[in-house]
Amino acid sequence: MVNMQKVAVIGCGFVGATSAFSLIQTGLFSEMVLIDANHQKAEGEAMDLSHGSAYLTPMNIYAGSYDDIVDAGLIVITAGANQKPNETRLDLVKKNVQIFKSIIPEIKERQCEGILLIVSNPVDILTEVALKLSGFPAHRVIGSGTVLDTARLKYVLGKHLQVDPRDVHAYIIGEHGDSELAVWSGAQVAGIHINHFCELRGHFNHEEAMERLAQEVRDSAYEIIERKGATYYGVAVAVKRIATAIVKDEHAVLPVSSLMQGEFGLNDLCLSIPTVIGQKGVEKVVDIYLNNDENEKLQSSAKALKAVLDDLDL
Ligand code: 6V0
Repeated sequence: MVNMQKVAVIGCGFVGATSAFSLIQTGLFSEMVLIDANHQKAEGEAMDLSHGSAYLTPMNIYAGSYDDIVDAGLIVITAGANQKPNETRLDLVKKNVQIFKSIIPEIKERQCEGILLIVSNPVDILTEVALKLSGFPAHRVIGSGTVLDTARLKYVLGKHLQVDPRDVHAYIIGEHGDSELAVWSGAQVAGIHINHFCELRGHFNHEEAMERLAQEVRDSAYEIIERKGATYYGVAVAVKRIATAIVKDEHAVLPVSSLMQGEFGLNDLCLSIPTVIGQKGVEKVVDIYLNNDENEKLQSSAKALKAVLDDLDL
């Protein structure tokens, strides 16, 4: 039996600890297990978070072992090396696949029935690795994908157009990384196509703005890492958003990474497309409209991921 009020966070570094912090603020969980290769770090984080929870929802937060996560409804994996300045997400692949080879079998062995939410990078590759090594059905293995990049796009567009980012409907899809793309053809505010809305706000140079804003989103992680060494608040909020959609069975549409099974002609790889998610995990990858240019970019993004996957020894 899975307990949807129980969440496990594996990896308690910057991303794991901030994700745990954002998750305790949802009020959705009564139990949180923290696991890290450095058990003392997990213990310290559990103590610190527990003290905060006294002013939130009472929760049992503790540093545990894999035996403690068997009934967790949601297992968030943030373990692994992060990008250093000038490293791409794909550069992390060898180190983090090795780490996943030590984590995922522990989960498989215990026949956990919860949903795996992969956050470690390169997230699309590691979602596929987790899927293969766990033997879980595809709907139960989700990567945070471009949920963060989409938040960044909504934010920069909101600023550009001087509207609430929540009212901007636009997606980044494909790889969570350098080959990602913005779906401008479907981007809109209040049902008005983005180019038209730009004009209402006095912006007419669409090509230049689209290029510049997409690049700002793509380069965000590099810019942050150059300044503070790691990124974690944005992704922690993305984790909270995905976790809420799952636990509350929201049927929310979020661009998570999941296994492609014929969508856009793609198979046997994970990448992000707007997807309906709820308590069973992935419900439906949405067959969104893409123009020719966007479709070509999506195919190249998939190709870049496939090249990395083909090189892995799983
Ligand atoms: P960090 O602060 O170095 O933390 C990593 C943690 O993982 C450390 O506490 C390690 O002890 C722990 N760890 C390592 N091996 C294991 C293991 N076998 N079992 C359990 N724990 C282990 O890194 P940070 O937290 O900054 O980043 C973690 C991962 O998240 C990296 O791969 C980042 O690239 C990735 N990010 C993903 C984002 C996304 O949008 N998906 C965004 C930002 C970072």
